[in-house]
Amino acid sequence: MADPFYISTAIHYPNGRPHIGHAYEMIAADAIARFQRQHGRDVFFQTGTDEHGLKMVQTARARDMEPRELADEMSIYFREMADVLDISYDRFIRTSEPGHYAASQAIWQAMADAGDLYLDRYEGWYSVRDEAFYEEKELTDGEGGVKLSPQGTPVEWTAEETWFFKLSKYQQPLLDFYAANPDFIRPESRRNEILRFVEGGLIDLSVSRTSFDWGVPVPGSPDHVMYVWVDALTNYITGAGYPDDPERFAKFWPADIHLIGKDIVRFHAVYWPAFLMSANLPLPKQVFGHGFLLNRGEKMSKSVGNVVDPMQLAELYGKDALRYFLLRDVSFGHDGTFSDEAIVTRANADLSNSFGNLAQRVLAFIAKNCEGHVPEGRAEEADAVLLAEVDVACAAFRTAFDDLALSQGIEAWMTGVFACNQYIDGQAPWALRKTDAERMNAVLRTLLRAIRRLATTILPVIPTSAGKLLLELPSEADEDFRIAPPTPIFPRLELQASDA
Ligand code: ME8
Repeated sequence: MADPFYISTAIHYPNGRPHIGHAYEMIAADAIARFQRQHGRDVFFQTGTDEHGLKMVQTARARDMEPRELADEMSIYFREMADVLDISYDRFIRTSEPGHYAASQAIWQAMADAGDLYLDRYEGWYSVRDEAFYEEKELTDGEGGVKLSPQGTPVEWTAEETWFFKLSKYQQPLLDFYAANPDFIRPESRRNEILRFVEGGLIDLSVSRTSFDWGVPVPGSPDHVMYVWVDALTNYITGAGYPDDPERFAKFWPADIHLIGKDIVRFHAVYWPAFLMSANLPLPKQVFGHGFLLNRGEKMSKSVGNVVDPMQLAELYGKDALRYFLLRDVSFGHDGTFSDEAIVTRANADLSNSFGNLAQRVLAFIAKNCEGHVPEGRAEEADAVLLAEVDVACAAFRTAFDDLALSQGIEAWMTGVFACNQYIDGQAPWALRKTDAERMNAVLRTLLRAIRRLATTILPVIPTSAGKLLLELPSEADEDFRIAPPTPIFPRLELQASDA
């Protein structure tokens, strides 16, 4: 039985259309999921939309529609984007699904049974944009007397009767857990941030709302709906089969990686493990908080008008160029910046001019001069040296991907491409054609092997184009394969005018 591997993205708020930050997160999770599948893991990859909460209520109200209608309309765009970008999710979950209500009520009941929920009055600050409660000490003063959350979003004073979760009780258990599991929160900067926060003291968390009714009803308290983050976080176990499919749940839970952005690490690394401890359920193995994408170094926002539609970029430059750029140019775990120029420059340098050109030259030459087939030739040491270099590059890619060092992995892979290009220039098969056909054959076969290994390695990053290339290459055992004149797979990109 293959070893299970469960990876999730955050579930995204469908209060508007997806932006490039959403695309980035899905692409990174997809590359990891594909990589793990390729290495034999039984992968479950979940993404989806987070449909409850006040932000959805307010956005729907402003558009004169019901929250459910808004969710139905917008969720489709997220799924469509996932499909266009080749995101190989196994499940696209929507928190408005009945099965998710059942799971949320089951974990709620388990927390209640543990004695961790009590009714009281909440009075404090709430940010609708973050769907988060903040303590006074965390706030700063914004313009016009508005108070701002640590994320820079406005907060409003809220007072209502709510259920509370005894988060304070879990301060020490959480600190003990972090100490025993140093890889639970990554990268290091995020881990330190969370340690400081929890060491600073935890206060009990308001976990239900009575001022609106768009949410999962609290069991036994018909006037309350769950605080959106309670049900949102629960999506991860709903998807794994909780509570009705214990066999599946035992297989996939705990998750291997919750991949999320840096702004929501607190929910995943503090609240979520505390809820799970309370409900006596296993804790996820790792929470990875990736960085933010900046448009030409600037934070994206609707008011600045620099929010970029990832579908437009995929259309202009191709989904694989976009995927490659985002995974190669953004050091995973850090913020990264993008622009049309940067995408075009990277895709042309690595994919078109280096890897694509290498494959194109070799395949076109064989199709034209060797009738599509190369017999075994006279091997020399340089051939073994090249294949060893390529294997080292591919192994470095794998080691890096196993450790989520995605951009380093791709950088290592490129050293294999460079080695091939050096080899081809040194061996000059075009010249050998007239002088030493036997040696030419050995060189071409070596290149075919090397290109095949490189294409297989990079598949998780650029699945469509690497997949196409692999179809044009003979496998190492297939002697009957005839190489046809290649189709251009990595076209040279021209700069276009996107909104970026
Ligand atoms: O936070 N660059 O949803 P969301 C990179 N529903 N990533 C970005 C980004 C950017 N510019 N902007 C946002 C939510 N993200 C909750 C999650 S999970 C149980 C509930 C990331 O639609 C963000 O960090 O606001 C988050 O991981 C994801 O996109 C969804 O953000």
